[in-house]
Amino acid sequence: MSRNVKTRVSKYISYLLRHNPEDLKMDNEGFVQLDELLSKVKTRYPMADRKLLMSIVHESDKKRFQIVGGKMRALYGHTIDLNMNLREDEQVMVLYHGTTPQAVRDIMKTGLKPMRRRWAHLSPTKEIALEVGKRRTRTPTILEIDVLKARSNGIKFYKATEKVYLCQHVPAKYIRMCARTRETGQSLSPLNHLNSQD
Ligand code: HQG
Repeated sequence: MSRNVKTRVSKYISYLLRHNPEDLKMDNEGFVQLDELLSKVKTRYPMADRKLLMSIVHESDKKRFQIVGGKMRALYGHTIDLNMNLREDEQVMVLYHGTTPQAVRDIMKTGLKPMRRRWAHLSPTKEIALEVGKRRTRTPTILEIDVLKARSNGIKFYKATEKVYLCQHVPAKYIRMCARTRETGQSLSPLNHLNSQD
């Protein structure tokens, strides 16, 4: 199967599991029956089979999906309101968010918000944040979140995957912006080189 078809099937599954399950029965943790999902996918992509679904789940770099006992769900990215039973993360001390320079102006005023999704999405490294930001602009701005301080003031963070953390709202006082460089539009400098916006 071509990479292109695999990507299109993956995007369709993301659409169903994150935004609109249509006639699929979804439980309140976001799971649907794998067999029902496969039948649904086959109506649009008749060549899809269980092996393809498995490779989308297990071989994709981002680990967007999870399979548990014959059921499958998206691990992040939802717009539909679910109770995912996420366990609060108590380990991580710093997280990052890559976005456009335009969005940064608002984020530094009103904080990081979920916007159209259920959660705001954060990255464990600056490199991952850069990749996330590059979906929207060639010159992303990387924001650094002081999770330790935010958590000590009652803000909860959740680990969805090795590459994605979630939060309901990060107030601007916990967010710092990295200085720009001419080459990338953004340096990957450590915390003590950042411009505090607090
Ligand atoms: C911005 C992809 C104005 C925020 C990625 C972002 C990620 C604000 C956009 C995952 C704001 C929302 C999620 C505020 C946040 N004012 N703009 N107060 N607060 N924003 O797509 O983090 O490939 O919902 O900066 O890799 O870009 O689909 O979030 O630019 O992991 O698996 O509002 O989606 O994963 O955009 O991306 P998104 P995101 P997949």
